[in-house]
Amino acid sequence: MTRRVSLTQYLIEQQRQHGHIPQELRLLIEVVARACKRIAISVNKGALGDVLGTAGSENVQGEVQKKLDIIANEVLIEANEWGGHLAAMASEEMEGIYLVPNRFPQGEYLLMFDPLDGSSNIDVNVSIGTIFSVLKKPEGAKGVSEEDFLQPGSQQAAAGYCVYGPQTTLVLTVGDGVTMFTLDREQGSFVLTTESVSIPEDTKEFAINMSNMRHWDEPMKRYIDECLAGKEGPRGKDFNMRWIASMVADVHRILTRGGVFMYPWDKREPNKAGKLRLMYEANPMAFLIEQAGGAATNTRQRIMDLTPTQLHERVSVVLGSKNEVERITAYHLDAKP
Ligand code: P6P
Repeated sequence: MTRRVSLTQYLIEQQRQHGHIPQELRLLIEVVARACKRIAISVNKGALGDVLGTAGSENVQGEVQKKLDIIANEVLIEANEWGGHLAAMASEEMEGIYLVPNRFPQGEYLLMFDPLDGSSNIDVNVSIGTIFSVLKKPEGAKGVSEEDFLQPGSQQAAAGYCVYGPQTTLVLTVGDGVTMFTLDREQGSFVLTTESVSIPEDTKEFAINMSNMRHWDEPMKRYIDECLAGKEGPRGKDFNMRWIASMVADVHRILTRGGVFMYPWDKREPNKAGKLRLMYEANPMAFLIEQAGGAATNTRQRIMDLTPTQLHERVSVVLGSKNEVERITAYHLDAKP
């Protein structure tokens, strides 16, 4: 029988052999993984656990909160606040940052998360997930403020997600490639199942919400029209389309078999750069995608080069197979400003 390597063993070996993961960061990742296991238990209960439906409140984004959004947020806060590895946290579900209470030791890391992304899929039993991003507190900063979080994605120390689907899978990068761990429910721990994840540079599969097509700007319409034209069109090949409406699930498919994911700006809300959030959705996913050999832009610039101006800032997202992302970005840069 193949002896599986646990997440703990993998992280300790990475720390010991490659020096890639300082002790505090290893502890942080293990605590986040434990919190994801707790969230998976609640998600998997569904109707049996009185966790479905809305919580009767709205989050800072003005979106209706699902019960599981709040449960997942609380699990992540409670799991991470006492360990001494964090200075503060930020979440899609909280307006401001969450300072580690004074009764606990303060650490050097900042943790951001979307506790349960894709929550519109919860009640219909479609895969959802937790997305997290880790930054270091700026050197010499006295205390912690929201400004300390406003660092470009290129400064991330780690990023990952846990997808709650047919399998519960933790996908992680600390800047040395992408690794996948599947939850072994019998032993109650994540075990290593895929190392050195690599995205094909080309693809025939795109992910976008086609119902918004009439609202996109011209370069995005051009790209999708060319995909739809198939073999007879300028691309000379047929394309397939997927849209799960759960970024974690769509990104997991792309990390597993390639593809390109797009959530572009559209004219329904012209003052919004896009729907997805930079700090705890686009940046962590961009880190993973680039570490797996893909690319991630906001249709004009590398996502991880963007300097955030606010915690819940939104951004257009194009990510996945490198050559498709480069083509889409080129169409936008070539178009009239
Ligand atoms: P739409 C989920 O609400 C989310 O933030 C992402 O996970 C997903 O990719 C997107 O929104 C889906 O948006 O407009 O297709 O429902």
